[in-house]
Amino acid sequence: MHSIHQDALRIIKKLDDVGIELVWNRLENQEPQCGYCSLGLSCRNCTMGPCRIDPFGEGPQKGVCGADADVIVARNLARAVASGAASHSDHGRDLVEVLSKAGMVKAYTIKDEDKLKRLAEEYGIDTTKKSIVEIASELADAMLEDFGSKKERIQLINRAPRKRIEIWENLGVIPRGIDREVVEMMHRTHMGVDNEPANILLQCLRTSLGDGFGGSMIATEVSDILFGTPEPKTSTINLATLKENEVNIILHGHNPLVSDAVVEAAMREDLVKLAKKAGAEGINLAGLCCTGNEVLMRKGIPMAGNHLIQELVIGTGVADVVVVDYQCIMPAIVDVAKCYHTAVVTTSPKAKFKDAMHIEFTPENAHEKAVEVVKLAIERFKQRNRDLIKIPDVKPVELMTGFSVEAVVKALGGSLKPLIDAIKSGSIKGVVGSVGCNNPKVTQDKSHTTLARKLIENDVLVVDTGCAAVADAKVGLKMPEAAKLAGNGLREVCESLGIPPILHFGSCVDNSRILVALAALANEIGVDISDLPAAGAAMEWYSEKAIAIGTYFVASGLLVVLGVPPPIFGSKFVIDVLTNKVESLTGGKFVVEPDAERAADIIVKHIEEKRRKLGI
Ligand code: BF8
Ligand code: SF4
Repeated sequence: MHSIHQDALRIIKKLDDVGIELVWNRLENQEPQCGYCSLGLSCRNCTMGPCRIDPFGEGPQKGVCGADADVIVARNLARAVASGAASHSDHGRDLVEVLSKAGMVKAYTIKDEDKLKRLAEEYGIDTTKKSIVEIASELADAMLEDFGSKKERIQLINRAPRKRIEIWENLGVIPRGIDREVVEMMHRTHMGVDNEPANILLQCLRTSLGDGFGGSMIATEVSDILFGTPEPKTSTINLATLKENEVNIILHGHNPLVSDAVVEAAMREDLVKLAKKAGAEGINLAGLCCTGNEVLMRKGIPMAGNHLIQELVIGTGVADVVVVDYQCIMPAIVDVAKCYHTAVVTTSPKAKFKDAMHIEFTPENAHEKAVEVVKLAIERFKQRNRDLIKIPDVKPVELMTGFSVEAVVKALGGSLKPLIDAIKSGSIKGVVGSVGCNNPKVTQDKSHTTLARKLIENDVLVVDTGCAAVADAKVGLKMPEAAKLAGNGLREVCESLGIPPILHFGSCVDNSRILVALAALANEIGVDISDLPAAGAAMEWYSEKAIAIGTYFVASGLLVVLGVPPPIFGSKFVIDVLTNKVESLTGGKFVVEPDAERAADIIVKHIEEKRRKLGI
C-alpha cells in the first residue's frame, strides 16, 4: 500500500485511473535499482572511473585509483552529509541576508525584538543605545562570520553542555565555519585526499555539527526573529483543507521568506475582493513540506500534507498555484500540473524548474511579487476544469502546533524544571525526536505513526519535525485528546498542561530546536546530552538533509534509529563505526531498523538504560 491515509489513496486512485504517472510508478520503473549504489560501492568522483567494488569478493575490490570499499562508502556518505548540511545552511544564509536588510525593505520587519536582542547578546554585540535595525544588521554580520573560515568555532556551538564541548574538542570536530566544513568535506573526498575512512567519518561529524549548531540553528533563530517565535495554536491538515469554492494557493518548499510574504498578500482585502469578483468565496492557503510547517507553526495556516502529497495536491484539480522555493520539490509536479490548470511558480534564482513559471523573489520585491502570485492564482481559478475536480471526501484533521522551546518553557510555567521533575519521577520516561521524510519505498506515514504511538504508550514524550510531524498530525496525534493514547504518566502531564503527547517542533531546520531543548535540559540537570533518556528517529527518510540531521544527533550523543537503510552496507568498517564504535567516541550511534514496532522497543530499552545510569 502506498499510504495509510484515505485522502492520499483516493487521489492516487483517481490519477492512476487516468494514467498520470506518480512517484510510485517511477520507482517501479527504476527497479531493480543499482545494487552497487544501494550499498554505497560505486564511485564516480573522477574520470579514471566510474568504478565499483564487487560486494561478493569475486570482482574488483579496488577502484582504478586503488580506493577500496571502505574509502568509497565513507566518501559517498561524506558527500551526502555535506550536501545536506549545505542545503540547510544555505537556507539559513538567505535568512541572514534578509535580516541584514530588515526594517529597510517593505516585506520584512523584526517580529520578535526580544529574541533579536538575546541573540545579539549571545554573539557579544552590545545592544544598548542601538536601534533595532542597527542590532539586526550587526547580528547578521556576526552570523555571516559563522559561515566563513576566519573563526575557530561557530558561535552557537557554545549552547552545548561543557562536557559535550570537551568531547568534541578531544575528537577535533568543533566546526570552525559552516561553509568551511562543507568545502573541506568536498576537498577531502576528491580523489587522492582523505583515504582513511575513520578520518572521513570524523569530518562527517564536524560538517553535520556545522549544520545542527550552525546553519540550521541560525535558520530557526532568524526565522523566529523575522516572522515571530511560534506559540501554541490549532489548525487543520490533509487534502480536504483545500476548498472547492475558494482560490487555493499551495505553499511548498522550505524557506519562510516566500511563503510568509504570500500569506500576507493573500490576506489583503483588495485581493480577497478580486478573488470574489472572479467567483471565489475567498483565498485559501495550504502548506506542503517544511515551508508549510513554518507557516503552520507561526500562523496556523492549514497543511495539505507532506512530501508524498506534492503530486496529489495538484490531482485534486483545485490547486490554482503551487508556489515553491527550494528543496524536496519533485520536478514531476510540473508534469502533473500540465494535466490541470495549475501554475507551478518557482521563486528562487537557485531553483528553477523546466517548464515552470518563474517569478523571482528578492528581499526588496517580495511584497510585490507575492501580490503577483496571488493574482495569478485568481486568474488560474477561473480556468479550472470542473470535470477534473475531486477533493477527497474526508474531514480535515485538527492539530495543535507552535511548540518552540520558548513556548514549551512558557507552558511549563517559566522553566524546564517541571519537565525535569516529570522525567525524574518517571511520569515521562524520556524524550524522542521523530524527524525526516516520506520515501516511496515504504508505506507513507506508517512507520512514523506506528513509532510515535508506541513511544507515547510507553510514556515517552515525542517532539517531531518535518514530514514526520505532518504524518503524526494527519492521524490526530497532535491534539490534546491524543493524550488518552499515552501511558498513564505522560497522559497526566499532558492533561494537566492541556498539551498533546506529541509536540510539533517545526520544520527540518527546526531540529535545531531539539538540540537547544536537549542542551538546556542537560545543562539544567548538570549532565551531558548523551546522559539524557533521549533518542532520535528518522523512520522514512530519503534526503541528504536527513542524513546530516541524523549525524549531528549522533555527534551530540544520541541514539538515532533509521528506518530506511543508508547506502553504507558495502563496508563492514563503516557499518561498524556508525552502529557501534562511534558510541565510545560521542555516546551516540545509529541503528538501522525498518520495523517501527521494533524501533520503538530499541528506543524504549535505550531510554530505560539511560534512566538507570542516571539513577532515576
Ligand atoms: O526538510 S522531512 S522530505 S520536506 S527533507 Fe524534505 Fe524530508 Fe520532508 Fe523538509 Ni526535511
Ligand atoms: Fe574510481 Fe578512484 Fe576515480 Fe572513484 S576516485 S572514480 S574509485 S578512480
